[in-house]
Amino acid sequence: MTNRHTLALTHIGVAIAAFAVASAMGALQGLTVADVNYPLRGESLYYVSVTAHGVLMALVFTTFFIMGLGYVFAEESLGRITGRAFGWAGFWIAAVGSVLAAVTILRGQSTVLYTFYPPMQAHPLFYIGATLLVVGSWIWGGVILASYRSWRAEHPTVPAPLSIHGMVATIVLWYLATTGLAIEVVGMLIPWSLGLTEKIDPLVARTYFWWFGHPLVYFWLMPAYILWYYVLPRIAGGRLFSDPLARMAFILFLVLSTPVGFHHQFVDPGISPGWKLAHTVTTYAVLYPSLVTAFTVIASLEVAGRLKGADGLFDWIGRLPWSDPFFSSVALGMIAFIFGGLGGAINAAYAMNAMVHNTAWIMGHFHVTLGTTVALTFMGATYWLLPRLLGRELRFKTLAQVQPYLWFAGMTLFSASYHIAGLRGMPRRVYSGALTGDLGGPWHTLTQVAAVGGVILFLSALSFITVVTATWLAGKRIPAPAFEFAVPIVEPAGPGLWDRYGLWTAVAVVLILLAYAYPLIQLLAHPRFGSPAFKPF
Ligand code: HAS
Ligand code: CU1
Repeated sequence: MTNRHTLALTHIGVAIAAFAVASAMGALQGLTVADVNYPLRGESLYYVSVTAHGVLMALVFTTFFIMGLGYVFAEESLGRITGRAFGWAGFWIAAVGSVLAAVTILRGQSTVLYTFYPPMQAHPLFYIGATLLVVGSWIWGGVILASYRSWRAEHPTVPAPLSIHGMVATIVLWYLATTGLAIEVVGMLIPWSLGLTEKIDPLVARTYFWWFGHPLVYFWLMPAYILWYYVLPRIAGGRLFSDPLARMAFILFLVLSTPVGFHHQFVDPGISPGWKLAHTVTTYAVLYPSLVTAFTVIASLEVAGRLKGADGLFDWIGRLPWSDPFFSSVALGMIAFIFGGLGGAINAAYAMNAMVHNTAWIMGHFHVTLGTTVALTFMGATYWLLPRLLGRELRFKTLAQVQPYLWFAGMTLFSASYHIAGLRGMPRRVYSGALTGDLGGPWHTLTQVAAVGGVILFLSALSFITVVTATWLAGKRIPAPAFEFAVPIVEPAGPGLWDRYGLWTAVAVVLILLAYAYPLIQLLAHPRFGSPAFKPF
């Protein structure tokens, strides 16, 4: 059966399939790191599973889900998808690319982790597949922007719906970020993996990678924020506290997310300390839109609680719909983000970074941010979306209600342990389960606690997949519930400063040039010897 949401549903289906495979890979690693013995365990399985987990979760699950969400909003907020055929072409390009990359990983030919740092080398089809995934997402971005422009021509005097405002900012950010990635992959990695060039400069490649890699995290986060601002207050029974603050936050992400990449390269040689410090300062600036979001979303929830009769200082919290799986997913994701934000500020502090860089702390950090705040929001959103997109009732509702709490509990064990283990010196990206005695002692108990967390996370993932599959295939048919979005307390009068996308794109480009032009020229001017390729297996 096809309906007008088939395009969105197909993307979301692929996202969840990638999530399912990636979850199994995650469970394997948790056990490996904790030194639990199981059949087939060993270095090669560890590196295959860590790469597959990272690529499928961080790149495939997120990108497909975000594309699907974009189509839902185009359809529901703008009443159109302009260029649906292009949307399908983009889908197939991205899907074929993802399968190519995944196959080379699972065959053990591309165990380079999701950051694919050279001089570790993957199979050419890994890089080509990743490129196709990005090309598919570019087409998606073009379709959403075309839908927006067509709507804008008919509605010249009103600001874009907040969902579309957030999506437009996300897409422009994505184009600017993936420019760095394209230079790295097309200009360096693909020719090198095909044997057309013999050597590669890892430092230059890493610099292009992190031009992309930090805004990537906001490419994940901004769609989650759209759901927090535009859907959550409605589900909670309240109003959006402030429309202009929400619009400002998305624009600040667009301009501030990219000129910060050196905070991933504090220990890299060849980049001068002054530039690293400059990127520390811009990183602190990009904390601000998240702090604004914390304020606005919590204020919106307080409004919800008060509309339901709360009158004390904190009793509004108890009036929120904690048994609604969408609400609890987002709320738990927000609570996790308190720790994600604190950890991010520590990572970004130029000096303190030396303590945590390349340790398990970073795994702790991105499992609270990406693995909880974003992933839980997307899972919760799936429970909200499926009945509306499929016209089917959620199956196993109780399982859906429990699942977010299970995830939060599992991730708390997992992530807290990894944060502490990192402070005790546990390295990341290393087959560390094999380190025993004096080498592994300081963190062995912690990795076991984390493995228990990993098993709980796996059970939670299974619950999610069970609910989704059962709903999709056998949910009771119902008239699809309407999409209803949060209404701000004060409606915006007309498009304002934050709605000037051309202006803000120009500002973002200038900031990227300021942050990267000079350091890149310096790097390219160094005598460069390059490195031959290394294949872990
Ligand atoms: Fe990060 C490394 C800095 C946010 C993901 N980060 C990573 C890596 C990943 C990642 C994947 O500066 C590893 C990369 C690799 O493989 O090497 N990160 C930050 C900073 C922020 C930040 C400053 N990160 C994220 C987000 C991610 C993510 C979001 C994914 C989605 N990160 C770093 C740095 C490194 C790094 C360094 C490199 C480290 C190294 O050495 O390798 C900020 O954006 C954080 C802002 C967040 C806040 C919190 C706001 C709080 C909110 C919730 C409030 C809720 C309340 C309770 C109060 C300011 C919005 C609600 C109550 C209810 C009742 C509901
Ligand atoms: Cu970053």
